[in-house]
Amino acid sequence: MSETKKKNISGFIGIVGPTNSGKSTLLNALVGRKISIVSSKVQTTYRGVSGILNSGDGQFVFTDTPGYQRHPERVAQLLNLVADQKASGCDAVLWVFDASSIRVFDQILKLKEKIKNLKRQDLSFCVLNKVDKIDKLKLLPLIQSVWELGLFKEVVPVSAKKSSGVDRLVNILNPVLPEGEKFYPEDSISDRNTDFHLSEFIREKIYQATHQEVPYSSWIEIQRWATTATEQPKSKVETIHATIHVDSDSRKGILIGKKGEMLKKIGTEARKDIEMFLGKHICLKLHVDVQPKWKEDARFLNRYLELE
Ligand SMILES: Nc1nc2c(ncn2[C@@H]2O[C@H](COP(=O)(O)OP(=O)(O)OP(=O)(O)O)[C@@H](O)[C@H]2O)c(=O)[nH]1
Ligand SMILES: [Mg+2]
Repeated sequence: MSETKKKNISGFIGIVGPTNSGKSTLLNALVGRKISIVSSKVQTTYRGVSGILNSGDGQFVFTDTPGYQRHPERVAQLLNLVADQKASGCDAVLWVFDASSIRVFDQILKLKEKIKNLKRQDLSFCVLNKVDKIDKLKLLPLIQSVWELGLFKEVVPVSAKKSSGVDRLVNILNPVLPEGEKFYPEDSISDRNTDFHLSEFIREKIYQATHQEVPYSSWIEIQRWATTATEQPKSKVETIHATIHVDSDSRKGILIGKKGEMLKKIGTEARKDIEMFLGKHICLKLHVDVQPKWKEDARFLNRYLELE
C-alpha cells in the first residue's frame, strides 16, 4: 500500500545498532557531508551527533549514536545508555546491522527486546548495511528472515560506504515523520558547534593511527583559536590549539612517537579534515597531556558523555 508523501516534515531519526555496523558512515552518506567520525575499530562514536538534511520534503535530523555492545567496562555501559537516551527521543529509528557479518541474524535476535521496547514496530526500520561485501544470493533470504521477525516496518539493504540505497531511506521515512516547523535553520548541517567537530576529527585520526587501548584512552579538548597577529604575524592562517588527554605516560609516549612522528601524522591528517570542514587553511598545534584515570572518574564521564 503506498502512503501519501508529506511536504513539510520535520523529524528526528535515531541511527542505532551494534558497534561497527556503519552507523556513522550511514549518517554521513545521508547528509552528504562528513559529520560523524568513522573507523574500523569498535566503540568509535562516544557522544553522538546529529546531521541535518534539508530536502524538498522538509527537514530530517539524523542522530548518530554509540554502538550497542556487551562489555563489562564502565564506559561501554554508559555508551549503551547514551544510545538509549538519544534514540528514545526520536520520532523513528533506523536499526543498522552489518549484513556481511556471519553473526548478523544472531545480533538482531540478541537485540530483539530492545528493538521492541525502543520504538513501535511501525517506526522501526532495519538497515542491512555493507551489502557491497556480500553475495547477492545470500541477501534475499536474509532480508526475508529479518522481515519475518515482525520487528520492523521495512528491511532495507544499503551500502553506506558507496552511498547506495541510501536515498530510499529518506523516502520511506517521510510518511512516518511528523509535519511541522524546522528545528534548525536551513543552513545548519549539524547540532554541534565547530569545536566539537574539530575535536572529533582529531579523535578519528588517533583511532586510525594507533592500536590496542590507545584510541580508547584519549579525549580531546580544543583549547583556543589564536589570533594570527600575535601568534603568526606574517601569516593570515589561524592557529588552533588542541590538547589530547591520555590516561598514562606510556600512552603519551606512543601518541607522540619517535621524534614526534606519530603526533605529526595525526596532526597532518586531522588538519586536512578540519580545513575541508572549515573551508579554509589553518595551522593545528597538538599538545599531549596526562590525565590519569579519567575513564574511572564518574563525574567527568557523565559530563563528557552528557549524561547528567
Ligand atoms: N564495505 C563496507 N564497509 C563499511 C560500510 N559502512 C561502513 N563500513 C566500514 O565499517 C567500519 C565501521 O564504520 P562506522 O561508521 O565507524 O561504524 P559505527 O557503527 O558508527 O561504529 P561505532 O561508532 O563504533 O558504533 C568502517 O571501517 C567503515 O568504513 C559499507 O557500506 N560497506
Ligand atoms: Mg559510529
